Amino acid sequence: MAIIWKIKTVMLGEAGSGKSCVINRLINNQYDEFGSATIGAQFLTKDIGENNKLEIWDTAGQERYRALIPMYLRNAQIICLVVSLEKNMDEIEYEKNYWLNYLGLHNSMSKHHKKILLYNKSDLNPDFKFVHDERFDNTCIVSCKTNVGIDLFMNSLESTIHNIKDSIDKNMDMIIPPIKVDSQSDNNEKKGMLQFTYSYGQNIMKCNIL
Ligand SMILES: Nc1nc2c(ncn2[C@@H]2O[C@H](COP(=O)(O)OP(=O)(O)OP(=O)(O)O)[C@@H](O)[C@H]2O)c(=O)[nH]1
Ligand SMILES: [Mg+2]
Repeated sequence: MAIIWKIKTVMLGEAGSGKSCVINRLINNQYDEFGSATIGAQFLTKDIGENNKLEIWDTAGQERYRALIPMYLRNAQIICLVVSLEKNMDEIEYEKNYWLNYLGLHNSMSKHHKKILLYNKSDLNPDFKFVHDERFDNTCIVSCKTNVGIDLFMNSLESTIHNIKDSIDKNMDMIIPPIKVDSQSDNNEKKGMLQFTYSYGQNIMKCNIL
């Protein structure tokens, strides 16, 4: 019996910072210089290892969609904040503070959520070096254009998933009981797959048993 962990992941950041490009690199290893702005949000998945599936919400950075974001943040386990290195350091600090404050105001993430900071567009600022910001669990410098750093981002996701599972284990005195069995959709029945939602404190993880 194989267990598939579903990890809810949310891409956050200003319009044009490169959230959709990062996801396009991660999933398809493609780069679209003329891609259009995200409307509302898009949903994608990425398998990591044999039994982890990232369920990714790529949110829209445009102000007019901001009211929707708390909905996507609900029970999120990984939050990736994307900032663009075409901005100057003051602007970047402002954005980081803005989004961290935003997350504080809409504090509906999982208890064990992790935050990854992505400095994107490193091709426009090749000498950039970061000082670790302890408000984030991990930091990566990437360029979707040149593909630099995307492999490190992938490694960072893997270790983040590991840490999330670890922190859940340490807080458990016994195996988390399934509190709710999602109705098995037609699709799942065809694959002989059961889906459970496990809950522990504020933490909710979905899990498929094949
Ligand atoms: N030079 C450079 N340009 C990039 C890079 N990544 C993205 N871009 C450019 O930035 C544009 C915006 O990227 P998107 O991924 O659409 O930005 P977004 O954050 O998803 O924007 P919204 O959907 O509006 O929130 C792209 O169309 C590219 O032209 C990069 O690594 N280097
Ligand atoms: Mg987008």
